[in-house]
This record gives sequence, structure tokens and C-alpha cells, in this order.
Amino acid sequence: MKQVLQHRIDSTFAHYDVNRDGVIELADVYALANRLLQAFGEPASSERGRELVEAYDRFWEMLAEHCDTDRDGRIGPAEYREAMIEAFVEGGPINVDLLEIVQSLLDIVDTNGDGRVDADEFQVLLKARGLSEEDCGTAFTHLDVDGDGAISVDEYVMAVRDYYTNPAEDTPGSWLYPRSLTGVSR
Ligand SMILES: [Ca+2]
Ligand SMILES: [Ca+2]
Ligand SMILES: [Ca+2]
Repeated sequence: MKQVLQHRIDSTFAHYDVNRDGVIELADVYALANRLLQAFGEPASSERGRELVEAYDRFWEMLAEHCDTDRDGRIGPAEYREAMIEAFVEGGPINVDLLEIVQSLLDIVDTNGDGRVDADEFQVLLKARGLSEEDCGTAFTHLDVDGDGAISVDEYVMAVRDYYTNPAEDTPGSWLYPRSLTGVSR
């Protein structure tokens, strides 16, 4: 059970270390932001593009504040693992910064700006993250816990917590990342 959660933490580390140099740094976070901009066909210079880059700046600041214990601008696997266990597995309160960052992320995913992130909009995010087309639909069904056809900030944040705390199969959190990363076999 613990092994699944450990695997998930290490897998998300690998996911964030885009340039594969063994540490997470600002360059990786920008690479993730760029991947998402490309998925949404949004230039970094547009208003929405700038908002996304700013959200990822804040994401980096939050990561650095919580994980980069030796303050060298690089987050190693051990620093990351320790911080994630402290933040989620040991059940600390949901970080206010995380709420704001998720809000910014979902604002960008809400392409038509109607205040709801529906299945089609959310699929773009999941695909950019590496989920297969088939898994995107299943993931949406699991993540839309109240079944109103949209992913809310609360639903997303609870799924993040679930991802790090609940090793069971088919929980909302288990669908946040590709199956290969979550340590769940079907
Ligand atoms: Ca890196
Ligand atoms: Ca929408
Ligand atoms: Ca919902």
C-alpha cells in the first residue's frame, strides 16, 4: 500500500523533471507550462498565455518553498519525496497556494470562459499530461465526483490529495496521471 504511494511520488517527480537531469528546477516548470500552451494552441504572449506562465511561476515558488530545503534552486528526489509526504501523506491542511494555483490552471483550461471545465476542455489537459484518448473519458467520469459535467477546484484539489494518500484503484486521484505513472494495474 505504501509502495504505491511512494511510486506515485517518484513518478510525479519524473514527470516534473522534464529535461531529465535528475532535479526539478524552474526550467522544468516552464517546459511544463509550454507543453500546456501548445496543447491549448495559446501563445505565451497572449493574456491567457501570460496568466498560465504566471500560475506556473507561483507553482514553482510553492515547490521551492516547500521542497528546496537547501535553497539551491534545485529540488532533488529526496527533497521532493520528503515534502510531498509531509504535505499530503501525513495529512497537513490543504495549502492555500495550491488552491490558487489550481484555480488559475482551471481558468486556463476553461477555454470558452463559461466558468465550467467540461469534459472536452479537461481532455486537452489530460492529453497534454500523457493520458490516452480512451483513458481521458474514464478519468473525467471519476474526477467529476458530483456528476455535474464539470471539474471544480474542490474536485481537482481533493483528487490531488487522494492521489498522494489513497493507493486504491479507481479513486479520483488515481486518474490524474497516466496509468503507467499511478502504479495501478488494470
Ligand atoms: Ca530538471
Ligand atoms: Ca468551459
Ligand atoms: Ca463536478
